[in-house]
Amino acid sequence: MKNLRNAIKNKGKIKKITVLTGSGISAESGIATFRDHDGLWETYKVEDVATPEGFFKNPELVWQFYDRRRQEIKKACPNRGHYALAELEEAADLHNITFNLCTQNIDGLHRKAGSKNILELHGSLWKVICMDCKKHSLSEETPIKDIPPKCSFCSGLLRPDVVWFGEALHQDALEKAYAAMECDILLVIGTSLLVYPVAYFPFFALKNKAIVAEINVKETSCSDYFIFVKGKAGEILDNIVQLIREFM
Ligand code: BJW
Ligand code: ZN
Repeated sequence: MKNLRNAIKNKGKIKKITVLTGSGISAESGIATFRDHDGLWETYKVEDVATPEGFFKNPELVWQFYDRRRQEIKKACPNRGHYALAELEEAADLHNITFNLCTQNIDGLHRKAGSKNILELHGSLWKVICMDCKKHSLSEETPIKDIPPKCSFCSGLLRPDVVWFGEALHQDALEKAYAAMECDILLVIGTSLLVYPVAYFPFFALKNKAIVAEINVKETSCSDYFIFVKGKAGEILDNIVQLIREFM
């Protein structure tokens, strides 16, 4: 934390803050991460439930996976970490500081906590796309009665509006995310940084001379490049937000 304070102090006036989150920020809301012990990839095979090929082969299985997650997440509440980031955005707005929250999470908990300027890089658990007519729509039915669900316009098969392995992130989101990495300070919270292209983002920010602070319960393979702050997001983000606010 001392390193972070010194880095911010040396930076001078902060004009642009960006946050990048992963599943670790929702862990304290009781939502499983992917690659930790007891993570989702211990129970499910990635290729079965998080690839277009898996969905093509067995849409029922994929929908059961997402329906189960929707049921858990519907019951979940944002934790102190989510709220601290919403407070940071509010403070940034008051000081005319640009604030962007880029998340890999599809759970919607940042919005529930009050964050506004959110880029959902891997899509949303609460949106679907029709495989036939390609219409995008919101979907809140939980649990889903008929699996796999069908399109109310054309009866085509619906898929979750999320980004699976082998699929491109939405161009618009990608461009906005790269632009957001041109910032004064980037907080990278609760992500293993093992999934691309998101794993490149903090390095892009470093190249742009941003202070990159990584907040995680354990070091990642990238930690040596950043200012590493060890701890649970829900326990330490309040202090980090407080620290940044001192320099607004
Ligand atoms: C805490 C905590 C607490 C716990 N507090 N911390 C370049 C190199 C190599 C490979 C590739 C490459 N470019 C592309 C690839 C292939 C592939 C990829 O990255 N593979 C790697 C696995 C090697 N990438 C893709 O396929 C991507 N698409 C793409 O690049 O397209 C190119 C293309 C262009 C044109 C045409 C076609 C294609 C897409 C990736 C999509 C990932 N999708 C998923 C599923 C989304 C929907 C869903 O949620 O179901 O996204 S996979 C999964 O991983 C999910 C997550 O968002 C993502 C990241 O996981 P995350 O959040 O980091 O979770 P964990 O579990 O890994 O980490 C949790 C962390 O929290 C840990 O560090 C803990 O310590 C920490 N933690 N508790 C703080 N309380
Ligand atoms: Zn349709």
